[in-house]
Amino acid sequence: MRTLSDNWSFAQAGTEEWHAVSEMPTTVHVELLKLKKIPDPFIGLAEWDVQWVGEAEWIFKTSFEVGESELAQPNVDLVFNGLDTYATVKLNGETILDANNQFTPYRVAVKGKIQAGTNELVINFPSTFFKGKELEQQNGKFLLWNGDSSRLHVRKAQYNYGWDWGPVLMTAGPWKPVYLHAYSARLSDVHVQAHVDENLNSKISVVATATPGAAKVQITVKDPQGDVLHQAEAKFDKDGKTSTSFALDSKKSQLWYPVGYGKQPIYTATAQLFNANEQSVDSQTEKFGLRRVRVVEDKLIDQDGRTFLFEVNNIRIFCGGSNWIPADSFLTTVTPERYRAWLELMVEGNQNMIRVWGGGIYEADVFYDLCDELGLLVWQDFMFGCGQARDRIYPAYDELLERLVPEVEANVTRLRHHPSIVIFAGNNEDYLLAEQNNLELDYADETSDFRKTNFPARHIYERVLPEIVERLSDIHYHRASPYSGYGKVSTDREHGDIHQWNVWHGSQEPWHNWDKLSGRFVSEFGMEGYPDIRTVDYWMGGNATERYPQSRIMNNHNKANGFERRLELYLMENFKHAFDIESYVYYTQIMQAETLASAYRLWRREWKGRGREYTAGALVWQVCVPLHALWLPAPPPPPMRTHNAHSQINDCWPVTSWAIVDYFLRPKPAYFTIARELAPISVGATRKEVTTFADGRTAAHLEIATPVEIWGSNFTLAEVKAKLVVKAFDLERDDWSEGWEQEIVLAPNASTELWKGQLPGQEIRKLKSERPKDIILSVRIIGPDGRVLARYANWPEPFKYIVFPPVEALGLKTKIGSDGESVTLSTKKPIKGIVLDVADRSGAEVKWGDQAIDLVPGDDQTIRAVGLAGREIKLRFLGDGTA
Ligand code: BMA
Repeated sequence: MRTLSDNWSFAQAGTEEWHAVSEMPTTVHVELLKLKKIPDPFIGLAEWDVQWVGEAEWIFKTSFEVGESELAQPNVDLVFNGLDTYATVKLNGETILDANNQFTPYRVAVKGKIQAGTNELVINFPSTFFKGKELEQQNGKFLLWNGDSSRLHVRKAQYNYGWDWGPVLMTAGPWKPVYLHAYSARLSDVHVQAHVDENLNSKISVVATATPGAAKVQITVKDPQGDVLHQAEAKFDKDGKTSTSFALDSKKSQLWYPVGYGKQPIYTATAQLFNANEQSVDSQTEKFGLRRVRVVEDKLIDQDGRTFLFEVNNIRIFCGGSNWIPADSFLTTVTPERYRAWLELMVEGNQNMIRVWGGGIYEADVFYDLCDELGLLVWQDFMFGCGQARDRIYPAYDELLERLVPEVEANVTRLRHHPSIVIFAGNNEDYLLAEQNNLELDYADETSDFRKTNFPARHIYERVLPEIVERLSDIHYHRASPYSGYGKVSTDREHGDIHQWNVWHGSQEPWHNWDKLSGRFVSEFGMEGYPDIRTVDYWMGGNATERYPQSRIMNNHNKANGFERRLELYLMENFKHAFDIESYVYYTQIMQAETLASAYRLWRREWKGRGREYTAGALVWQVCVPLHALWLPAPPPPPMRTHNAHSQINDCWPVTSWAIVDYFLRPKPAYFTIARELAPISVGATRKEVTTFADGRTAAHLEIATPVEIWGSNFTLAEVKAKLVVKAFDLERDDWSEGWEQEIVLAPNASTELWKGQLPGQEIRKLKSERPKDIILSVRIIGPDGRVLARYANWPEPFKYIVFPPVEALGLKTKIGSDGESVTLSTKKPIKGIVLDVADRSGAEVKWGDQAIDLVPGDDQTIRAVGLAGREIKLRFLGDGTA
């Protein structure tokens, strides 16, 4: 098999302007950008100046030589790993393929059509946007959220049509490699099944399938150290199949664990194919892991409903992680290094699960290889997203199913051996939308022909997908995200997973209500925050006149419905804030950081031990927006962008969105506050004001108490003996502080309630006019060696009521470490929400170890600052005198 990566050129159909292709695989915008034929759509309003690209027809062509020896083989195939999306492929003038699905690899037999010497391959990509419009005309208009409704008929990454965080960029081209494969016989499939039973003994079987012409196969399984564990030679049966299997007892099984719970050993299985002359003609190696995964939906103790939790090797895992969207609008620019940077960032942020969301792509192999290596659990959606209909949801007509089945079979086959993938989900939010639109959705009905209802896609999610998943893999299938099961609607908080969008979308609840909004597994929730000011400046492209919040350019880089109102709603309810762009970046970031950290803190508290896993996971929307790793060089200055330098965890372009890391891989402060909440040991506290009236009649005679609750959370599998150190400070009284220390025991893999009582220093109030004191409660868990294992400061809220002391009175000190690569912060009065930056942004960027820091007297904090090189720093915090 050889890659056809040379001699490619492309042109717009109808023109004779051929341009050499700069790299293969590729897509049109990437090439036009490099040729400076289009402006960078990530800057200013230029997105709209490139819309014509998606409505034009493009031709890619190449020529390649074929030798007599290749031609002499009984089989010669052309293999297209990915064509985006509608494409007609001609070989030497003859049509050999009409492709119609971006997600499906195609293999075409061309023996007899290919010739010795020079061959010409021409691929026409008509506008997929127009194709979709035609399909929509023939098959009906379906209403939806996000993008153009014609997308529901097209098997192309749905986010290309624009999303509430992404631009409209309809890519086209050969987005995955093209190969020529001349062979006598080949392996058409190598399926490794690794079954681990409840006693953690393993049984491994390898099924190899070959095309006619193969004589025998040798299968070799190696352990993670590379030593041969099992070897077998076998002939094929009449269907071209053969299999071998063997067992490993629990002592010999090197189990794969999610990060934080053990190692990630990877086994390999190699099938080597021989012809009748004992010549090796093909070989294929699959990597796999040994792990037992269960999605546990058991009855709970003391609460209604059932768990929805992941158990790996008999350990129940609280899944704290992120949702993943494609890392770029231009997928071919996402290098393995960029994937690694994103995924390592997640692990560094104490996350252990990533959900590949249904409006993007089945990710590149390297993505899953990295998840296997890093121990990140993967929740994999099938590629359907937000097909909302007033009268119908995602179509399911015959021609669409014909396009769909090969896509699903190919991707399940490609992904099934990754130990990291623990669940397949049918779609993103389609049941939710069916419920909201009162479609024909009777959960008790499991037998009708759903294609006759106005929710025809139930046929896909309940028949087509589960049949393929079961036939081809051992991975758990879940009908959708969210989906409850047990006849319950998908907003049910006691079954299955939920998307909790009543903060930000929906009823726009205060984030303080997260505890009332919990679910058994929250697979989406989020809050917007601006990206780093450098990212903002990137999309401003040097335009100074519009460098203010909510300018036309600024707003083109926020695609969310009602974002001006919603950002301001949450700011206004909570912060006394300024409105210049630098301040707006700061305040929206702090707001996001507070919102998301509270969710993780409060939901992790609901992980209370076996039988009491009331909440078993929280995945933030969203981890990525394309961004540069902080430790990579700063992005090149506008106007021309070179994509290769970019890496991203999850925005697909520079934008204000829910991402916790921006397009250029610059973490927002929320990334760090989430990391603290997902650390192996964490500590939390709540305060609530409780008003009690003297009797049933009076409104004048009352008492306002301020009870506090403190708990600790432990993800480790051992009991932790430590010390809880509580200290209360009053912003107005330097000479007062009150607190105590207590010995504590944190139960293994659970949260433990530690203390409750009245907020120290705050008397019971008798009048609402009596201003409560601005008491800050610092809670820390200290290990036996004196190390701070966890810290949290509980502040009075809303923050806007706090009367902050003058900056000079704070006693805030910053001391740069002797190597110039760390900063120690100390203070005489509590300070909330410190964000650090270099004073002069023109130099190299710093990789900070923490952000959004709450500081109290007597608890100095040292922050890593890789790349600071001793330079001067600048701090923002609440009450820094700017608002
Ligand atoms: C969720 C997702 C996305 C969307 C996000 C923010 O429901 O599934 O479709 O981008 O909300 O609105």
